[in-house]
Amino acid sequence: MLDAATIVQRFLETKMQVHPEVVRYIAEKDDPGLIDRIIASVPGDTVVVSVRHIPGFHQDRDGSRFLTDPECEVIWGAAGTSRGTAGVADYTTYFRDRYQRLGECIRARTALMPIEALKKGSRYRQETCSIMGLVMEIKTTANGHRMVELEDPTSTIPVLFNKDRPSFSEAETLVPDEVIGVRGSLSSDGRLFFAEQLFRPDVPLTHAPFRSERPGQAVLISDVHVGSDTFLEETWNRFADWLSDSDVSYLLVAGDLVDGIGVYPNQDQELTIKNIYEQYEVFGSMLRDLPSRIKIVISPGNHDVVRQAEPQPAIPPEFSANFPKNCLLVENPAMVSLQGVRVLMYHGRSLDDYISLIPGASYENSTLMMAGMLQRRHLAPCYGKRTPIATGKEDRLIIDPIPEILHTGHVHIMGLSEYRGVLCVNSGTWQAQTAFQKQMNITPTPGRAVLIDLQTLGSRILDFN
Ligand code: D5M
Ligand code: FE
Ligand code: ZN
Repeated sequence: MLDAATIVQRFLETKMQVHPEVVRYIAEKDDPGLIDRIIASVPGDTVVVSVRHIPGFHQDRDGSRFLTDPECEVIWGAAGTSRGTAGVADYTTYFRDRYQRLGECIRARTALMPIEALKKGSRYRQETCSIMGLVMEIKTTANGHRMVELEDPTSTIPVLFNKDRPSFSEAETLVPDEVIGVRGSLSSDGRLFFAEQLFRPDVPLTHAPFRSERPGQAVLISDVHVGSDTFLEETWNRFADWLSDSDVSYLLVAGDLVDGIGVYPNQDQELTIKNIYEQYEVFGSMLRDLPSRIKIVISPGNHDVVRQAEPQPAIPPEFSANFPKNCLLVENPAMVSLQGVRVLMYHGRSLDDYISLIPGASYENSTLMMAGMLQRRHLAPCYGKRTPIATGKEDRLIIDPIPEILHTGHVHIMGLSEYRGVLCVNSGTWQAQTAFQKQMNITPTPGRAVLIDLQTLGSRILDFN
């Protein structure tokens, strides 16, 4: 039995106070791992841990409390937590939030100067120092150097990455609106900053992924595209049969559940189900055919019925009424914990942006772009490109905390690799090549799922073709 003093002490070690009700709850549960799970899920600036920080802890309207499935918790991105698209004022607060939060990761590694103070104080000229800001504009100079306009809350300054310096290769992968730190020196006229070193928020080299203490298996899929004439029903049925005989406890679906209506011109000619309600009904019946012991976590994608701006809300009850009870509907993106193993689910629309911005990127190699997301600690940094972003008070596309697994889809091509201890999974599709993809030269890899062992974080690709 855990006593109150031990519990309080554990929280104090992390510099947080804890509400007596939380102490009582943990003592009652007598689950030593619960403290770590709570600590892992509270936001970094928390002073007092209250009952609302207990994962899966809900308060009913009548005040009685219940715990949902304690092994599958939504860390953020629960249904109903995204806000509407905001006005101009929120656009400023949105980017301020991004600068502040991603800045913390960079600040930890180097002492920073505000850009305005640097420009005004002549004593800093030609001395090495560091600045940090949002990348506003990226240009290549006549001599092939890279010139970047960097903005912090005080001012902006052009930063030059010399093509003959070591930091140049990193500068080639800069994308608009990402937050970076730069070490270098100011020109003698004070108008230009010469870059020597580039810092990204990144995953710390010391990052040690969590592994579940008890056995557990999860399967990751995406892009089912129910209703499309290229949806592979027989392949899906083989997958469903395999799931029934398996020990799998969790199924994660990262968007494009159905093909939708009017997503692209003349789509109706490629639909077998032309009614959006019916598409979700069929998807729901496919989930009902799976074993009810499997917890199914579902987030939307760009073919789904919700708004396109990210974060996308969860599939509303109107369309999910017939989904089985073992379904958990979350937003896109969402961070879920499976027995303490954190999975960041993101459909992956921004891969369409990254592909044109990062040298060497391709749909066949989407995990390279996913590593790029982790380096920037951001799922979709570029504002105003193909990925529509809902600018709220907070930047909901920041990667925090660092997950054990980053799960995307959208490109319809299976990808699996690791970046600094984070497993990157692009889970492919259940749709054969469409006419559009043929035209775009995209060769999908349908009918595959990724199986994860939560104890070892080992992964395996299952092929149902
Ligand atoms: O995306 C299916 C595939 O098609 C994926 O590889 C991205 C690609 N795609 C989607 N939309 C576009 C546009 N507008 N241009 C180029 N490539 C695209 P899905 O979301 O399932 O339609
Ligand atoms: Fe898709
Ligand atoms: Zn998609």
